Amino acid sequence: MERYWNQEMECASPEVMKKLQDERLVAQVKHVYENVKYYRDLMDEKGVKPEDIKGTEDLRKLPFLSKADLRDAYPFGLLAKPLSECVRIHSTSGTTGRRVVAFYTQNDIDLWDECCARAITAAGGTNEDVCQVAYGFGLFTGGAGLNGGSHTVGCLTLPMSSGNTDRQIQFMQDLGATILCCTPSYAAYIGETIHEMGISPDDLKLKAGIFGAEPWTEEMRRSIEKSLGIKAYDIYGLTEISGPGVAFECSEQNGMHINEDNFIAEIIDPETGEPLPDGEVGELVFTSITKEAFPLLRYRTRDLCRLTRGKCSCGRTLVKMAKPMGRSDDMMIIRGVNVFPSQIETVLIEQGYSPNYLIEVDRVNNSDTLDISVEMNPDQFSDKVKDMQKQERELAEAIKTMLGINPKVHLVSPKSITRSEGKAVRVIDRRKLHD
Ligand code: DLL
Repeated sequence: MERYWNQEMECASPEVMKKLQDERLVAQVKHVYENVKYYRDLMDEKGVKPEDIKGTEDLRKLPFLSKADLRDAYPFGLLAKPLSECVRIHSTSGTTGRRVVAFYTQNDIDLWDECCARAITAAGGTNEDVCQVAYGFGLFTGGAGLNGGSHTVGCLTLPMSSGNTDRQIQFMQDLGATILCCTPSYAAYIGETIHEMGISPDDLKLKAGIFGAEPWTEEMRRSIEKSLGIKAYDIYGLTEISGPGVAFECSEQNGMHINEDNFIAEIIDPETGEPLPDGEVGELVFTSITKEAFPLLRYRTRDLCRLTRGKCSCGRTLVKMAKPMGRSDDMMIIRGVNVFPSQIETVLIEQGYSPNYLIEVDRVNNSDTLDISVEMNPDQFSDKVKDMQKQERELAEAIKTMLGINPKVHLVSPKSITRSEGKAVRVIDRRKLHD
């Protein structure tokens, strides 16, 4: 049995990691300044020269980049290598405005594969595993990233892509998949389908899942672990910074280790841009210090979370990020109260409902409305209207206790909410559509 393990990087002392980050940052700033006019102009505007950056303590002197900059610079404006040295692009789904396109050299791909390989190892993967990659393949980074990581670990890789759930389950059984990689919402769907087909988790060889690309709660984790009979690990990343594997969970299942030898993480106050100390919740900002083709300095992710440092029980010293419970732009302000979809999900699963729900927000007569449709499990269904109304009232009450505002809850029949094979759409905010 072979285990892919970069102990030197993953378990480096804080001093060794800081020195490495300092060296890589200095070289990266120089590379970007010399090769990316867009960023050079931003630095000149701020009056910062590459010589001013001597180590990570100088990071705060650098200007931020945001999604708006990436759109402005589309498609080639942030490219730092000649196209002849680039071998691949990936792109975000881009529902609004221009897409973001990220470029990779072969070296960028190799480093990205390593990041994903670390995630698979941390979930217990070795060359003896069969890794089923059910993230989408194509422009989305999920499939390509985990596929590359799985090769690096030496797993037998099943490059399934997402969808075609019956075939997923067939291959899972026939080829004895031991690790499943997909979005948590798709994992929940696969779990549900397996039960409907009368297959028990004991009939499968699955032992671990590597789930990410969207926010998911601890309650959702427990529900998936139970339905698939596995341990479920979180994985985080974003196209702009490479893709999955920017951070990954280990056996402790309590926060994700950031691959700090490649990405420097900061937490800032989203309002003021001021860096915040470890432990405080704020916006996550990344500086990629090894990327060649598309190196972003101080990229504002809009994801809200906090960082914690210290040696983990798994032996890794890499800084940990807490589960991001949504992006700053996922937060809804309903009747003046800040609401994250994850808060609603927590209550639903705690109260024994399925993770299949849809949140609809609207504005009627100048007042915000919050409607939550929640699927019942077959055993929760009653043909007595009074019973159903009572259940709806109780659930609405539990949500009100969590949020402080009163929702309208609609219990809907099993299977009536569309299942997701990729990133789930859980919120429709009609107020935005009217604006
Ligand atoms: O979702 C990359 C990825 C693929 C990560 C597969 C993990 C697994 P994008 O499509 O560019 O890239 O979306 C990035 O998704 O800024 C977060 O808001 C969200 N996100 C990603 N992973 C997590 C996670 C991929 N584990 C955006 N928890 C990010 C919560 C996540 N949110």
